[in-house]
Amino acid sequence: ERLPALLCAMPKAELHMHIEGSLEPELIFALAQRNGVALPYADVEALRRAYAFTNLQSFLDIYYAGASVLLKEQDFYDMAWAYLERAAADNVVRTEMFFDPQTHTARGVDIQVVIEGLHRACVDAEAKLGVSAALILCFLRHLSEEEAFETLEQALPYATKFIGVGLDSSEVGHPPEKFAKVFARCRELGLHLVAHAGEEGPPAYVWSALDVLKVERVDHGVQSAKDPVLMARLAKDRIPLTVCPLSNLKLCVFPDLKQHNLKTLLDAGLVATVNSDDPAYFGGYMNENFLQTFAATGLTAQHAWQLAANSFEGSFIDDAAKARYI
Ligand code: ES4
Ligand code: ZN
Repeated sequence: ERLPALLCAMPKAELHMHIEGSLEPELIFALAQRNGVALPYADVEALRRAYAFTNLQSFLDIYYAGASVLLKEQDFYDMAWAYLERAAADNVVRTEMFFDPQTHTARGVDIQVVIEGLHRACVDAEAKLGVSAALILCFLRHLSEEEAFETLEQALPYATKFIGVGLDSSEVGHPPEKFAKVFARCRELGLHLVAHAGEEGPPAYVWSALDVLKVERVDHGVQSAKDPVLMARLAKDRIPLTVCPLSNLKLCVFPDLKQHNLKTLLDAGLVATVNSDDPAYFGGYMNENFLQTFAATGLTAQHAWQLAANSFEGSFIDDAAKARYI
């Protein structure tokens, strides 16, 4: 069978992953031990058994508990390095990694510790793995816009170490327009803009991510298929959707992978991509997402080529580098 080999071997960019979501249970327990942090799970197996999610919130509760073991710069480095080695093995040649500073500053960890540790791993990835890696700072949407502004303020001394901002965490009840002012400020600062929208939330949230926040990409966006006018807009403006099939499966956005709408999005001419989201929690890194999605939905080699091209088109690498990949 040649298609699985092609999916694994093809160079690709990952545009939607949360670095805190790459913490494997073994590393969570190792860091807990190293830092003297108590965990509400007896062992690795007990933690893994808790990974039975019914929706986004049921996942986020466990994801924030897992991140509580991260205290020192070396912890952030070790987490990112483990992911970057794993990404290289899947022939990811470019990755744009989300991080959630508020998850750490709320526990008294300085934002400098977070950014310096992650950034050092990105620099080493280029030199030692040949993987181009960049960081995108995400604001937690269940917190206030004022708290997002405070986080931006704390991050600005390190502004050369991240390329953009995003919006993540609990979607429903926290529409993009809640963050209109802070995204306008980030736009003035020349940062790239993305936001999670249309994961569980309605097409209206994708519209406001585009028209109020003025994002360049939409993270998830799968609910856009419910709105034909929105689909036409996404196609016309070539707005990438960073789709995460195994995430959608584990969080019950689709009842099974056969029902996933990735093929609908691609065949409508949208710049859809495949990504891992929180690979340690959702059962697979990049190639596992490609393999399982292609097996379930009958995508072809033509779709594989399109997805790889879309991943580079949607990335924030410069146009000369894009031309070399596409
Ligand atoms: C997330 Cl899957 C997902 N959705 C929203 N926010 C997140 N943070 C980490 N994973
Ligand atoms: Zn996500």
